Amino acid sequence: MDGQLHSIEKELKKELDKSRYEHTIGVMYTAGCLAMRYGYDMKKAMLAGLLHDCAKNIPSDKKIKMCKKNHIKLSRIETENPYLIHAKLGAFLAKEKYGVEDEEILHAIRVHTTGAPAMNLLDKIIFLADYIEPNRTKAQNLPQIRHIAFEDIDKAVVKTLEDTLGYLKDSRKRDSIDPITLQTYEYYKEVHNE
Ligand code: DGI
Ligand code: FE
Ligand code: FE
Repeated sequence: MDGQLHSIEKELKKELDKSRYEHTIGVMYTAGCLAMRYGYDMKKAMLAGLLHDCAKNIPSDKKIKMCKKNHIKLSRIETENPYLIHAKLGAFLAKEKYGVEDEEILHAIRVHTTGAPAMNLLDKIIFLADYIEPNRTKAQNLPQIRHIAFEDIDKAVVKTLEDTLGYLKDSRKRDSIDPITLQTYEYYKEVHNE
């Protein structure tokens, strides 16, 4: 295996709990598969997948402190729901701690939780790989979305957002929906219906 991926894997094993580490490896390989399907650089996709949740196991108060210290701006929604911060902070750590300079990889990590309107191919690969990787079991419609992901990437993005928003609206998280998640859904609904 690629030396850079291998050494980051070893570091992440220390930073993440067991199930998060297993999810991370699942996302790395699933991102590699989607890259094969859509003609993207496989190594870059795997590196982004490997690092996408690198900030996930940092306690909330520490995440907020680290953002303050490093001038990473947080929205109200992020401050109120600190688990959302791992995306932005993850992109920061991917660069500063794990030495990744590639802006495409850093961007894909930054937007992986909410998505973003007009995502590039790598953004969409990571957004979907995160949702469909084999260790995921809870989300509804997983078999269907797994299939669509390899058929029509934009359609899979719409379905994923539809289910995520449905889940958030039904749960106590209703008031915590990030406007970017909604904007992303609206954007891809249009793109897909064209
Ligand atoms: O870090 P992971 O668990 O692997 O995956 P993730 O970074 O996509 O986070 C998934 C969670 O984030 C899932 O419970 C849905 C939630 N989420 C996605 N968009 C929003 C959101 N939560 C809130 N509060 N607001 C959002 O807009
Ligand atoms: Fe995440
Ligand atoms: Fe994840």
